[in-house]
Amino acid sequence: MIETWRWFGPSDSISLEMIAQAGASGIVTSLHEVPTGDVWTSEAIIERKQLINSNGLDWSVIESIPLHNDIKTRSGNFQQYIDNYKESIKNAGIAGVDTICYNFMPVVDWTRTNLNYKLANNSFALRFEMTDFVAYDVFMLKREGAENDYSDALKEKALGRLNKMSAEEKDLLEKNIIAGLPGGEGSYSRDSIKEAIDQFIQLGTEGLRQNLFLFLQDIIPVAEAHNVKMCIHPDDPPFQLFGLPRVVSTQEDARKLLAAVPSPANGLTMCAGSYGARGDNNLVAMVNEFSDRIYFVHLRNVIREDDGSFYESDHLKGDNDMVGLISALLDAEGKTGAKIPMRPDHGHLMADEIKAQNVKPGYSYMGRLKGLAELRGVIHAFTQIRRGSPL
Ligand code: DNO
Repeated sequence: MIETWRWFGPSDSISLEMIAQAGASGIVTSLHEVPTGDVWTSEAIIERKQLINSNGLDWSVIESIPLHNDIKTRSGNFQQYIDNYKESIKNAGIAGVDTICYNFMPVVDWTRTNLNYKLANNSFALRFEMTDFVAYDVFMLKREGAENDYSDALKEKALGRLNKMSAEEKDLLEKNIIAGLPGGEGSYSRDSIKEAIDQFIQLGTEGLRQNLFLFLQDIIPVAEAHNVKMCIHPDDPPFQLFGLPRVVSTQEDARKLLAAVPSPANGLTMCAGSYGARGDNNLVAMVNEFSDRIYFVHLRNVIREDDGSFYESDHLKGDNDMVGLISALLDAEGKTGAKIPMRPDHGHLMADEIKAQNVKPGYSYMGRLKGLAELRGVIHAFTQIRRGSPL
């Protein structure tokens, strides 16, 4: 596997040098400064690539070229945005950056309710707590029809929870849920999110899926022509939020998507933490089934609770069988002969960084450094065993 690291561009407080020191050889980044929907020029991509190369690193994966909501709803200027997207894919291919991650999550990108969930060892993790989410959806946002989406017991718990929150805690909960997380798309106010939700709810699951497939039919031939591999990131979390449709949450969703446009340019991002937030997604079975279409991997673990809540645990200690997953990924590499870029996805906030003000939630240096080192150990051990060399 290729060890990569997500870098948020020249303004990231974690420098390319620090990333090289962490032992990664690949960079995962985006032109975050380009507004969603605009064309990425080949000049801009090449310039960023040269910056990365001059630090001895490669630009392994673009994460992400975000999709304008008009593409997802197939309304407004969607055709223009699709044309722009094709141009960006072509330009990435010309610049020699050949793997593009994207997602088709409606309205909100990845979502958590608590960005400072204290663990027993006094480090901090990201958490999605269903009760808090319901409290926000039903009682703060007051989304129309939200009360029909949850059980009475859950709503009662949520109300109890809300009544104990201070005004600051409520503000923070709202900010965590709708203001957008690092690398995510879309930042909303209470009014604007309601409007966006309405637009998507009318589409329904099959409507949204259809829009995704139509988008893929349009762009995949361009990717194929320019030797670019597209890899869709799953929904995070992989279940309905705000009553919105979800189309990349399960093994069956992934199967349908690959079958809809059967081209090697149409692939997947195996985000272990996202797919793995559902107990019914068997990650090893998914890797075995989609072995030749997984072009990018996020290695992250979670501890799940019965009501859908989860928190991000240590990379090797959680409900996902990380060692089994890595073994399956190495098998996939053995079959295809291609190395898969992986990144330690998120890490805990720990040690000196707890005091720092500028650490992006989930994207601490030390937490990811620890995660990467642990994962590297597993990969190294398997690789040695498979070669038949002593450990
Ligand atoms: C969270 C990430 C997301 C993801 C994008 C993919 O940490 O996994 O930001 O990169 O949604 O398009």
